[in-house]
Amino acid sequence: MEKLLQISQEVREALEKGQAVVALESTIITHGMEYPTNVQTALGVEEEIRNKGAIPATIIVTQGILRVGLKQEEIEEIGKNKHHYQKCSRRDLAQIIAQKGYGSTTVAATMMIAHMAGIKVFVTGGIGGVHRGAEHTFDISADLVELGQTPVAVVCAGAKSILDIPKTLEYLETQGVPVVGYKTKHFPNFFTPDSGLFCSTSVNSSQEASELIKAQFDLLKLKNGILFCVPVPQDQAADGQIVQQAIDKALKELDEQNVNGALVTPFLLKRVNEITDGMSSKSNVALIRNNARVGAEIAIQLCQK
Ligand code: PSU
Ligand code: MN
Repeated sequence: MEKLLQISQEVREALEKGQAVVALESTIITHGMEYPTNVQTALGVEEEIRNKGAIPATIIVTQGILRVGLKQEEIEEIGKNKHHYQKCSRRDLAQIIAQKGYGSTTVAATMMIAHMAGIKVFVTGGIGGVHRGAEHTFDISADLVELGQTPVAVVCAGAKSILDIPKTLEYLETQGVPVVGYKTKHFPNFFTPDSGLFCSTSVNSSQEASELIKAQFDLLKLKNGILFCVPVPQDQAADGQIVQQAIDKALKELDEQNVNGALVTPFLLKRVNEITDGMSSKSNVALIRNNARVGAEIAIQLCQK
């Protein structure tokens, strides 16, 4: 069998030297945003991580090979040809490897591959969660199950309110996942800093975050991940009411058009962006860059002896 995992030289050297590395997902590039915003965002996030002194490692599957760490030209090429990539979560990885296919990785699949590569911190925008109406559809993202079984710290801005946030938090509690507010006690709902619900705990610095990671992974040797939730900075928050109206409209369309399975999340993300006339996407970009700065700081702290 050909090599399954291909780690870029830069990322491999950083890991060998014990330097800070931050994993990044690719479904957000292929299914979460339109071109060229997707490329600008992906490159902007990598830049933020480098500016802090850590090494970014964007993860994707090409020709059935799990790739960790991409060149700028590769990210541009992926963003431009995003339709060639299949959205891959945990259940899809074996298939894409066997077929030597091209797949972008969700939070779940990125966590798996980051862990295989020895990367402990992963930055994204929003995680998948329990969908509204899950009591009928059973639609619960594999991201939540992955958080319950893979020891990676995921830094995000909470979950979008396309999801059922109370049920998402209940599910994370069942899975034993600490939901940690970064300098906040409130669980953020992506576009706005407060969903009205609370995190299970909070930290006030990257140093405190790294202590919590060490307690979970090194001392307790737990296999579950950790979710760090960074609220969108106040000046970059979207108008909550406008976003909420757009989400309600998108959810109604989802219902009418009978969309289901892996298509649900991409459908909702696309429609919310279209309905808000790109406003949600603009807020999206600023917020992910902010997550990247926090994630890089945590990864750097974690490398301090
Ligand atoms: N939420 C966002 N942006 C995204 C996603 C979710 O705000 O890009 C993507 C992530 O890759 C996430 C995936 O892991 O959608 C979840 O898909 P599903 O709900 O089908 O598990
Ligand atoms: Mn789903």
